[in-house]
Amino acid sequence: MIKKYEIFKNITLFRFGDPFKTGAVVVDVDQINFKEVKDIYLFDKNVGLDKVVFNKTLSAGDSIYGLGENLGSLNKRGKIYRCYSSDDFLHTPEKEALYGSHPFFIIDGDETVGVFIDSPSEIKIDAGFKDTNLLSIEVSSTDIDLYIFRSKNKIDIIGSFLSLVGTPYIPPKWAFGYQQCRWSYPNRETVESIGNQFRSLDIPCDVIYLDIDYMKDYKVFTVDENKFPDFEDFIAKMLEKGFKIAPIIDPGVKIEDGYEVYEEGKSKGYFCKKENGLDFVGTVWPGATCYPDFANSKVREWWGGLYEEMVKSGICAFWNDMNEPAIFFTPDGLKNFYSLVDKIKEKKDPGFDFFSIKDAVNGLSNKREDYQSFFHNLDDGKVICHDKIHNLYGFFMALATSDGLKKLLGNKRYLLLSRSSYIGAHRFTSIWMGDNQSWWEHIIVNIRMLQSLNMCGFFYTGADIGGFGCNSSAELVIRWSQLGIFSPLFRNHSALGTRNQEPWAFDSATTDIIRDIIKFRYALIPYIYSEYLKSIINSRCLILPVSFVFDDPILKNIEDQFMFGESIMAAPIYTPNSGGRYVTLPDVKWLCWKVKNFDDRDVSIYNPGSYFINCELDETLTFVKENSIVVLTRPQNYVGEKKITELLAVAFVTDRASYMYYDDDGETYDFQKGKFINLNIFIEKSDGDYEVYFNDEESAEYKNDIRTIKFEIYDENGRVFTKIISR
Ligand code: MIG
Repeated sequence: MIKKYEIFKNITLFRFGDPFKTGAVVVDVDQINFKEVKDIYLFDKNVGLDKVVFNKTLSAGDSIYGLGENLGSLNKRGKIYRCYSSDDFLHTPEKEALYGSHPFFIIDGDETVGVFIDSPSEIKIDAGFKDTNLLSIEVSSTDIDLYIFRSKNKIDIIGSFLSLVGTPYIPPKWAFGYQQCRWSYPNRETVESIGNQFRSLDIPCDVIYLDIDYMKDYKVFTVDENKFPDFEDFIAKMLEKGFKIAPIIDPGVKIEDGYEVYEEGKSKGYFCKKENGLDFVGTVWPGATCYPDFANSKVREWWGGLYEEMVKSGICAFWNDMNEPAIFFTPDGLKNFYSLVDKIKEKKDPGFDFFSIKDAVNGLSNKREDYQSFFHNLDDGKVICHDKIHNLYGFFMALATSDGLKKLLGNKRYLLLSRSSYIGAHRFTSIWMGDNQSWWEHIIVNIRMLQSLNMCGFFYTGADIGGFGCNSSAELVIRWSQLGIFSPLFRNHSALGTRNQEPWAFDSATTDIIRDIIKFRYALIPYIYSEYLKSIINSRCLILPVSFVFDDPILKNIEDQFMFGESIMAAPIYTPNSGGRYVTLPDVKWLCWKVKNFDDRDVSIYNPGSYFINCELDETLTFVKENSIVVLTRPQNYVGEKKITELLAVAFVTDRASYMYYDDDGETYDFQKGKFINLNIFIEKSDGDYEVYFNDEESAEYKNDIRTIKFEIYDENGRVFTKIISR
């Protein structure tokens, strides 16, 4: 029998068996009355011994959207996807699973319906690959919560989904600044000189990351004093210059006598165990390591507390890597591999064995059998095999981190990136998209994922700008950075051994272009922050496919343009040597602003339609919707460097427009106590001129510094009208 719960008006839960409580959902479902039913209507189901298969026939016109961090086109139809969090460092198109598992999607066609399968083990989703007209979902468990969302409107479906799983977490405002990372900044001196270069080259930057190189022998929660002497002083000096330092934290704890984290974890039984009760061992960066049992709340509390020393030294930004969890190999895996090699060694003339060795090497890492060989001790005393809740390991690690940081930082907000995640993790962490490559093909992957991840609640996210693996070219980094302007997380990151890709790593012309790109991003922060906060308040994604916003069949398959907040449409360039691109402008007139830099105004007006729009390498295509407003400010070296007393409202108005500008202190949770401002800006056309006015909803305890608003209003002929008002 299936239990049917009517959760809210548009949400129905079908419960099979006794599902594991993942923590994805914030509604207490058990308080709601249920009915027993035989059927779930939407799908045909096939219940096996240890799995359930859900099938649905698709019509030719049905599209499928969502699935968060995954490959494939924006419309997921025609490919197989797998939710089984995997450390896969080569995101080639045929891959089925990446680091995060996000089993929420929308089927859009004759009827429109959202589906969330809350189940933490493997889920295979064949979206019309084996059989073009069949959506087939295989859940490797018989204990499942299946949620169905109904609404004609895709944006409303996402809104209902968010009412179930909670709203996205709110990073500090400086998290919307530019961020620099590279795997292999070897020491304090290097990081300091990176910081100095940003300042001396007049390129804004807020965060610099530390990769695994800062640790002593890759031992988590240690610092190599030889490479990073006087760590506290280092952090303090960087903070003085306006840089937050974000260290990496990996889950694997090195097995080493005398190493405190290991000793404590071991003596308290905090590591995952094998069936025989011994600690499970896998090899990652530090060598042989144990894996904290994050599914247990005591372990999470312990882990969260380990951040104390770093937080005390002034750190409030971290990234949690390798938490799928990644396993290079296990002792058993290696033994089997050696015996294969030994067997081959004995052969007189090994030939195709070459391939079995190659496969065996590749097969050592992140093996399902390894994930099936260790166990978690749950809070209620039950023991559960890791494989059954595999997709939650990163979720629980990030939860441990965020709970720890909340305790340690009190009212101060934190920035946290996690590599692995599950639905619901968006409430307390952001994610980055893992190890992409410096390929043009990965810019469009980035564009699609921004949209799909937003649908799953991860509004604040981004890929490694410039690409992680391989060498990047100047042109690639420029074009990718232009996308970075519209990526909530704007972080340039590259791998050990690849060509450097900091803004100055190429020639001076490139540096100049990237400086202007980053400055434009900073100019946009008032808009971005305002839009981000409003997107959370309204449960409406910051980034949306154009086809979700405008109702025009011609838009259906457009995936390379997206709405960024209410006023802007981004149309990034993602192919090399292109002097422009095709853009489809839906529904209304658009102001096309080719941004060379913040002060340039190369604007033109377009009617709805499809156009090839020229765009030089140093130009970013930014479209402002008819009758809407974008608020900007003068860029700074870092967020909060100076008080912002003046806003610039760039607007395209053929009739009237309004904008609600939200702002708060950007650092604390005081906005929850009403300490924020809603500044409503209005523009109205009258007698060949414009009238501008505003009204404030400023709480008594919060004083915003904005004193003047300058207006630059474009009419349908591209004529500009300037105005100033003071508060
Ligand atoms: O196995 O810490 O995705 O961002 O630079 C590689 C080194 C481990 C993977 C992360 C990447 C990071 C790298 N890590």
